[in-house]
This record gives sequence, C-alpha cells and structure tokens, in this order.
Amino acid sequence: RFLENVINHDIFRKGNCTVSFIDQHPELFHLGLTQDRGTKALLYLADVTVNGHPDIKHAGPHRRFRTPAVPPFDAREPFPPGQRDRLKAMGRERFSQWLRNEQPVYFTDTTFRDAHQSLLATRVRTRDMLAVAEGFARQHPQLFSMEVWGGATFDVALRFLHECPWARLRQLRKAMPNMLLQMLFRGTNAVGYGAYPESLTATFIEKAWEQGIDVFRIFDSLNNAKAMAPSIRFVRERTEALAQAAISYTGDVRTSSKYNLQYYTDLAKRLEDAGAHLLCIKDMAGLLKPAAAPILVHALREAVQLPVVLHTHDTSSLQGATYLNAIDAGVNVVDVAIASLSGLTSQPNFNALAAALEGHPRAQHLDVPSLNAYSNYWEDVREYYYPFESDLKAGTAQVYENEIPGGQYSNLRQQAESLGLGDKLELIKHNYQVVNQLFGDIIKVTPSSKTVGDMALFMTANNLDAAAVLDETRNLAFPASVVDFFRGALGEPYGGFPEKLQRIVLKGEKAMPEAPVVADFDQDMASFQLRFPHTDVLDYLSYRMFPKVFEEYYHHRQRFGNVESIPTPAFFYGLKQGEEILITLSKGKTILVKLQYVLPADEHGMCWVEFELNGYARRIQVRDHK
Ligand code: 3PY
Ligand code: ZN
Repeated sequence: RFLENVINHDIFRKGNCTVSFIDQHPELFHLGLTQDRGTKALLYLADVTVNGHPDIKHAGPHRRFRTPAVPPFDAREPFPPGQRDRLKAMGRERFSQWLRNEQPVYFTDTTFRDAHQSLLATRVRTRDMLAVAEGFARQHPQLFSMEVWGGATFDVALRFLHECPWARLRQLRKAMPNMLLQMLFRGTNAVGYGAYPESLTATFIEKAWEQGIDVFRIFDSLNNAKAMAPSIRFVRERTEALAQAAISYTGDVRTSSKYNLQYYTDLAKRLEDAGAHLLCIKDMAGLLKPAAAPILVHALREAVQLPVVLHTHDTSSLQGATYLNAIDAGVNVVDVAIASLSGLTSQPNFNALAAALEGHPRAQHLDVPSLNAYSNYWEDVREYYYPFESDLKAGTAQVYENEIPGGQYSNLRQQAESLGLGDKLELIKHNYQVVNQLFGDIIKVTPSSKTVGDMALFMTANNLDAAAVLDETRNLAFPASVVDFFRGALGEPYGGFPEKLQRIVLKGEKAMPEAPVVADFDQDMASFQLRFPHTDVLDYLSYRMFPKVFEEYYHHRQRFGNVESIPTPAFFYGLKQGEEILITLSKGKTILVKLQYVLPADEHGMCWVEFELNGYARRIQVRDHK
C-alpha cells in the first residue's frame, strides 16, 4: 500500500523525487480506508510495540499478567428473570412503589462504571467487562441494577480507549437482557462538562434508552432542581426508563447550617414533584458518616414517597458502617462494587457486605462464592491497568476536610504531576478546601468539582493564598472554568455567588450565562455527516458532546480499525518477541497474530515490524517516535 502511494504520487510520477521525498510527504504513510481489518490491527500493534502507548508513561518492561479466569456459566439456559423483567411487567409507577416497600435491601453494582472511574482513571475496556457480563447477569439477577455507562466513561472511551461508547452499551445490553442497566447523567451537562441545548439532552436520553439504559441517575453539579427537571421530564416523556434523581451530599447534615436536613428534604420534595421515580443520596466524596446516615435516610423517606438509594465512596474506609446504619434505617438500594474493585475512592465492598448481612432481617439471598469468583477475575484484570492506579494506600480522614469526590481524588495526582506539581499534592488538597470556602461552600461534583480543582491547582502553581486571590489590585488570569463558573455557566450555587470574588474574577464583565445555541438539528447533523462519512446519529451525539475528541477518535478508527478487539495487555503494552495473540475481528473471524521481530529504525526513523498472521509472514512499517 505504501509502495502504491509512492508510485501514484504526482512528484514520483513526474520524476521529480529527491532523497527527502519520503520524509517531506507524510501522506505517503496514509495507508487508506481500503486496508483490511487484520492489517489495521497489525498497524496498531506495530505502532504500540515500537512507540509504547501514549497514555502510559512508565510501563514495567518485565511485567507479566495472569490469565483472568472467567467464572463458567451455561449459555444454553434461559436467563433467570431480573428486575428488568419486573419493570416491564409492572410499569414504572408500580415498580417504584414495589421497591419502596420491599423488605430486603437491594444493590446497584458499579463495577463497570464508577468503581473503575474512581480507581483506574476510567480506563477499563469494553472487552474486559463483556467477558463476564453475561455470566454475572445469569448468576446475580436479583440485583437492583448494574451501573454501566455515563459519568466519565463516555469521554474516556472515545478519548483514550478509542472505543465507541454506544457500541459498549449495546453489547452490554445484549449480554445482560434481564438486568436494569443504569447510567449517570449530569443533567444539563449530559456526559460532558458544559451546558448543552435541551434538544440535544432530550435526544441523548432517548437514544441512550433505545440503546439499552433503563435507569437514568440524574444530578446537577450545584443541586439545582430546576436544572434537573428537564432531564427527568425527558426520561418520563421519551422513554420507558426510570428517572432516579440524585441529591449530592456535602458537609455533615447534623452540623452544617447551610446543607441541613431542611435543605435536603426540600430538595427531595421538589425532585419528587418534578417526576422522579427514585431518589438517590449521591455521596460522591464519602462524607455521610455512620451516625448521620439514619437521620438523613429517615427524613428523606418521610419527606417523599419514593424508594431511597444511597451512593457513597469509601475514601475514609468507614462507609461500610454508613451502609449498615442506612440499611437499618430503611434505605432501599445501596451502591457497591465487586470486592477487588471496591474500597478507597471506589464504592464499598459488595462481597463483604453481602456476607456480613447474612442473617440480617433485610438480607437478600446472594451467592457470595460466585461474587468471590468474579472478584478473582477482576483482581487479575485490574493488573492490566496498573499504570492508572492512584497512590492512595489506605482510607483517609482528610476527606472530611477537603471534601474531594472519589473520582477526582484519584485523578488529582495525575493532574498535579502533569503540571509539575507532583510534590505539592498536600498543598493542592489544602487549597481545594480553601477554594471551597472562597466560592461560598458549594456542592462539589462534576463539573463544579473540576472548577474547584482547577482553581486549587492554579493557586498552588502561582503560590497564591486566599488573601492574594481576594486582593483586587492583582490582575490574576483565572482559569477558564473559574471564569465560566462565576459567569453562571453551571447555574447559581445555593446561597448565591460570593460577590467580591465574582467581581474580581469577572473583572467588571456582567455575569451572564450564555444560553447554549440550539442548532437546527437536522442541518447540523447533515453537515456532520458530510465531514465524517459513514457515521450515524449516535456518532453525531458523541461529536456534539466532545467535538475534538470525536474527530481524533474517527481518524484513529480509520487508521487502525476497531481496536476494541485487541486484548488489553497488547492494547497497552504491545507484543513481546515471539508472543502470540488471538484477535476476534467479528463473529466467526478470528486471526492469530505472532510478533516475530522488530528491526531497528532506518535513517528516516522508519522501522519494519514482522508478524505472522494466521501463519503467513506480514511486514508492517511504522515510524519510530522515540
Ligand atoms: C461523574 O459525574 O462522573 C461522577 O462520577 C460524579 O460523581
Ligand atoms: Zn460516585
């Protein structure tokens, strides 16, 4: 193909080639759409073997991985009925009332979404989930739901894993037809960080439901019920899914004068009035202490007639106690993660909780040995992702001071390191707390938490304290997210903006949230498809969420094909000499690839990688960027 490009090149044909012809014409290496999928996979493997994975800075060259054991299941048996079957049979209102009155406590398993978002920078790939999805659905049908989508997974799938998030959802839907599949939806921010037009949010919800979502957990980063209402309405009007409205929890309900019981119960009533089918306490930082949980759960169950769900992160390592107290107080569902992906910044340990609840009046019958087998699988799979582990080794009481959400906590070190602030993590965490006070003690959850984090990094990088930030004589260039926040791009925080800081940040400009432009949907999509041939409405939605990321994803796919099929160790670390892998390109089409050798780069920086593909020698040339 490369030779074809050379021979057909205008300059070559006119005979005007000089020795630097190849160097000056990178388009010669554009090997085109017509390549078969096997060749594209080889091209990816050659590139990652020679250059490493751009997302992995330090890979241990001698790391060996165990082969994860997938718990066996009988695929010929019909699926046992799960809550999805119950929802279909009962309809939404009756299902919601049934759950509220249920004696046993139910579980939402977050392993496929929040657990790896909070422990492994959201990097877990679709194929590692799919390997166990069906077996898990067959063996644990009594769960309330599986959280599998939304939050940061959409962005990370496209940006770093070069996967289509919609395809992930479709495949999980097929593998788990009996289970309720749940997503985290950021209200007006959908699965992104900015505000999107309502028409886009509505279409996104509709398509997510069509592709497989049954439960939409909807929140707003400032707990603004008015901003959540349209999403709740779209779920009610455009789908047959459940709208689970989430109240983000902060501080301590027993002592905070701002975020007190009245605040939470008022909000709960407004969300019930907006049409929510379930109410969730979203304790994104893990601040709901064991003694506070029953107070809040009781009050919310009294305030509304909805089932109450509790979500937390185990950053302090004490949230198992919070769950036990909440269960005694009547909470209907708690969020847990499979043992080997639980704890610390992730959710509490499902296996341990299931075992500890045996004999409890609200216990469900759960197959703990089976849960342990899935945990063993995930323990081995987790090893593949070791470069993305955060350094948190034990629970920390500091979280009660800095209130950093679990997902952000694990990201902060990576962010700090990329800014050259790796040794200032303690100061960054302290500044996070300072910023929260400067901003007027706000709810901190994506994207408002990102704004607080950006400001904390900014203060740390520039050696600023609170007094310096509030010094009107300094003309500080605040981060864009902070300026947008004070303009009102995320809405207005409860209690309003602190006036002085708002004046300083906006430098006299008016606070005026810009209404997101409502483009003519059909026309906009038509021009998208002209620019990106062979795409559909789902790709268009991905593009509207993350335009630049989608563009890169699209080109990556053109060049390397669908890399989802490449086994994870090879995807991140390439192949070692003599190593053989199987790649299933599509149903019934599996190729056997073996790396023979890599030749040193020539004087133009190009090197040959020799593979065996199904026993036949194949040579691929790639540029060595090292
Ligand atoms: C997200 O928005 O991704 C979250 O997990 C918030 O807690
Ligand atoms: Zn969470």
